[in-house]
Amino acid sequence: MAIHLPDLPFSPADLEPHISAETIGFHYSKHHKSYVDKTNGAIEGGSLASASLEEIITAADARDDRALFNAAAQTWNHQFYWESLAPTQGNVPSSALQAAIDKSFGGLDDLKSKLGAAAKGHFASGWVWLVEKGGSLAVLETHDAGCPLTMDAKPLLTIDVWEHAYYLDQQNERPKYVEAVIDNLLNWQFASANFESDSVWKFPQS
Ligand code: MN3
Repeated sequence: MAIHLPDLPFSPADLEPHISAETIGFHYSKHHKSYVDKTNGAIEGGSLASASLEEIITAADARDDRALFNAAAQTWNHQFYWESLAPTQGNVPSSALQAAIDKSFGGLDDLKSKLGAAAKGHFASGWVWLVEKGGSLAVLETHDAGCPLTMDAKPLLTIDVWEHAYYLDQQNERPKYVEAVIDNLLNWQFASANFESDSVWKFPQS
């Protein structure tokens, strides 16, 4: 059972004008697909050939197989990112998530400014996450393929801050991309479902 590339949860043009269909097209069908292909190439015929993607990520991390970890974690991180983006305007955190945001950050605007500062300021490639850890919410940065699954944290939302996420649209101006995502595209319904679930979101298996 190989890992498969799931469908996008939206059409490539649905996030315009904030992220172009061209950016989504390359990001999904070139970058994301290549991580899936590299993961399958690395597990073929081995002990992880029929493992879930989550099992592959934790096993690769435990055996310090960085090539496999990078491919598998990037496969997982990207699907989580697609789910973190929504073209629907006006979606808001559930009352339970809103209460946790108020407790941990002071309010939704305070959380958004903290996420924005982390995403704009993150050095080089990586990811910025809203996570639940130890009973409270936090903004977490991971470098390269870093994934909260190996950090004892439950991810609620993520923003990809690798250059390929915005370079076609904004060139070097990452802040424009970060603001467009935070102000218009974050999927608070997805974050709320993750917050209210007893388990961590699972990558869809074929
Ligand atoms: Mn990416």
